[in-house]
Amino acid sequence: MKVSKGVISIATAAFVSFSFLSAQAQVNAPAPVGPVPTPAQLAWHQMETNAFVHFTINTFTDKEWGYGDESPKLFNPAATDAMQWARVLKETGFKQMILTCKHHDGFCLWPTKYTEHSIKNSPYKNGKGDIVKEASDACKKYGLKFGVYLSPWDRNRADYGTPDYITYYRNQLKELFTGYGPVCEMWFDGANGGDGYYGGAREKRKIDGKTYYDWPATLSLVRQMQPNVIFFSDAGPGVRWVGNERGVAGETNWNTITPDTLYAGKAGIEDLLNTGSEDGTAWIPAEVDVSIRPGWFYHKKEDSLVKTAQQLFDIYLTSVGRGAVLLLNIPPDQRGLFHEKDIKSLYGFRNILNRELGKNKAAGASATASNFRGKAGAYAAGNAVDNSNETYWATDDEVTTASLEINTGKVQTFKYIMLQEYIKLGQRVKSFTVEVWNNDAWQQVAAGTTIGYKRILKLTPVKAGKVRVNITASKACPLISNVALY
Ligand code: FUL
Repeated sequence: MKVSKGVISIATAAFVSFSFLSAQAQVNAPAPVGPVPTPAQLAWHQMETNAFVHFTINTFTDKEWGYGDESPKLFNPAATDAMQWARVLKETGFKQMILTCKHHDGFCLWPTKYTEHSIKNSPYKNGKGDIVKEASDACKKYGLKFGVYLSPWDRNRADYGTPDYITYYRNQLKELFTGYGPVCEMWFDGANGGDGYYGGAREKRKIDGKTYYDWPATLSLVRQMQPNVIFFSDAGPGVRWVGNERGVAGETNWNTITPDTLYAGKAGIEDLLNTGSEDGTAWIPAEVDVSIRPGWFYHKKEDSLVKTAQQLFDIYLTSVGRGAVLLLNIPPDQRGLFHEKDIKSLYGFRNILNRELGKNKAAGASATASNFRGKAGAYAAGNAVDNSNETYWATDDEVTTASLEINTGKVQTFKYIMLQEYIKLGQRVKSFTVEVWNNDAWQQVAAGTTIGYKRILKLTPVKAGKVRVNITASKACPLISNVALY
C-alpha cells in the first residue's frame, strides 16, 4: 500500500489500528517468484524415489533394443509375480512403479486390440495374461503410484513414419489410460534409432522428432482422460530428462528451464538438461533415470554387475540429494521376478539410507535468524527445524542474503546437512555456505549453489553443537522449509 506523507486516509487509519492489534496477521506471505510447480508436480517431487521396470521380449533375446521381428512366442516369464516387484519396492521406500508397456521393439505387455504383436500371442498364461494389469493391481495393493512407458518409436510397425501410426499410438494410450486405473506418470522416450523390422521392410526410417508425433494433440488427449498425469520427456512438460543415465543431477539444479530451447530428441542439450536454467520460463524438474544393472533389461551375464547398496546410496545423494527425483530401474529376469542380487542391493540401500539419514540431529533444536519476515512468528527461524514442509523461515522481501543459526544444545558429530526450499513459491536460492561453531569461531564446512526441493551435502564428519547456514545469493527472499543434520 502506498500512502502519501501527511495524509492518512480512513482506510490507512483502520489498517494502522488493526496492525496494532494483530501485528503478525499483517505480514504478507512472500509473492511467488518465477514459475512454480503444479500440485501434481509437487506430489512428484515429494515421492523422491521412483522405480522403473523394464520388461519385454528383450528379456528373452538378451537384447537392449529389439529389432521388432521377434516372435511373441519367445515371451514366457512363467513365474511372473508383480506382487513381488511391488512388495520389494514398497519395503525399500519407492513410491511409484513405471512399467515398459511397450519398448522400441513394439511388443505389448497387455492384450491390446490394435496389434497381434503382443502378450496375447505368447505362451504366457496361454495368451490370457496381461502384465500391465498385474503391475497396476500390485501397485494398488501396495499403495504405490503407477506409471506407463509407451515407446513412441516402434520398430515392429509397418506404418511407423506415417500418420496411421500416430492413430495407432493414440489408440493404445486410450487403452492404457482408461483400463488400468490412475496413471500418475507417462514416459515418452526420445530415442529414435532409425533402423527396424517395420512389418518386413527392414530399413532405416527417419522421422522429425519435433513434428511427427504432434505431441500437443497427444498430450491433450491423455489429459482429457487423466488430467493429473505427469509427462516425462527430454523436454517435459511435466518433468525433464536429466541429460545422462548415470544417476547424476547437476550440482546446480534449477527446476526451471525454457521449453523453447529443448524438445524430445534434440541433440547436444544434455548439459542444459542437467542443470536447468535460473531464468527458465517453465517449471520442468529433472528426473534421474538409471538402471541397477548396466543394461535396462535383464541379462544373465550382468548378474555380477548389479550396483551395490553403497553405489545406490551414492546415486541417491547425486539425485535426490541434488533436488531431483531418482527413477531407478529394476528389470525382472526370465522367470518374471526381481533377481536375488538386485533385491539384496535394494534392501542394503534402504539400510544405508536409514543408518545415514534416519535420525535428524537438528530435531527439536533452537534456531535464530539474522532476519525474518516482518518479525512474525509465521516466518521465524524455528520453522526451518520443525520438520514440516508446510512452514518455512522467510526473510523480508528486500533481504536476499541471510543466516540461520541452529543450536542443537549439545556437541554431536554431523556427516550430512539437508536443506529444503519451500518450492511452492518458486525456487530461489543461488548459493549458500554452511559453518559450524568450532573452537570459538565459525568454520566453513560446506558450500553449495541451488537447493530446490531437497539438497543433501556430505560433510567430512565434524563435531559441533551449533551450525550456521548462510544464504549468500538468492533470486528473491529465501524461503527455507527444513534444515536437518545427520
Ligand atoms: C532410453 C531407451 O532407449 C532405453 O532402452 C531405456 O528405455 C531408457 C530408459 O531410455 O532412451
